[in-house]
Amino acid sequence: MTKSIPPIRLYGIVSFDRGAKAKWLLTEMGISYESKWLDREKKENESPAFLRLNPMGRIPVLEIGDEVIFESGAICAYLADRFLEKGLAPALDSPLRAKYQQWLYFAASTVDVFQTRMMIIEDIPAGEVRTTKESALLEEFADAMETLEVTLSKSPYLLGSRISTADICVGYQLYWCQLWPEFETILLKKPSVKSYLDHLRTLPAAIESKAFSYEE
Ligand SMILES: N[C@@H](CCC(=O)N[C@@H](CS)C(=O)NCC(=O)O)C(=O)O
Repeated sequence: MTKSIPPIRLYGIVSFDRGAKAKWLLTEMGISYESKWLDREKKENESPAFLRLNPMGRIPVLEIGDEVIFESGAICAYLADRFLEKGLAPALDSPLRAKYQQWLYFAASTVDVFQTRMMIIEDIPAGEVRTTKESALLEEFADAMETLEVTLSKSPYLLGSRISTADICVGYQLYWCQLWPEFETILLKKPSVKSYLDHLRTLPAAIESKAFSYEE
């Protein structure tokens, strides 16, 4: 018997916002969904109706049946587990589960944060404080990229030979970091990380969901 899939709606503001990860995942799983675009100029993400879904007024938000979830990483983790049979997450008792969770959190709390920290540093007037903070951040980024390099030099995906939701989350956030020349210079020195990212960009579900569409 095929499992019934409740209606799925994903709220976003632009194709490349953090909801792109969930779209890529849903596309990879072959699950259809409705995209609901909010007009930021009209402050639709601050409307009472939307604030009932996410009181912070941030996107993405996912509605699935009667459930409402915000936080892009949590949305992806939830979808992958809810549709476990699609093979985008290892089962709870799989030996791959610990590493899977490690990389999911790495995407949300380490890689995503590099870009937001860089944006804050960019607002500091040029001088010693800014230079010191930027060097410290780039050193941390280099450590994170070396950590990824070690894993990706042994297998094409983070968990081995198959793509998982961890690759979708890490790949999307890495792509964003790469838009800063300072991060890109470091990333390009890691051959396995570079070819991993180049490969992810060619995947049909990534292309269809416009996950890497910022420049286009
Ligand atoms: N940690 C949150 C961050 C959510 C977030 O900041 N989303 C941005 C777009 S990617 C947003 O809502 N921006 C609205 C705005 O800038 O007005 C997540 O991963 O979902």
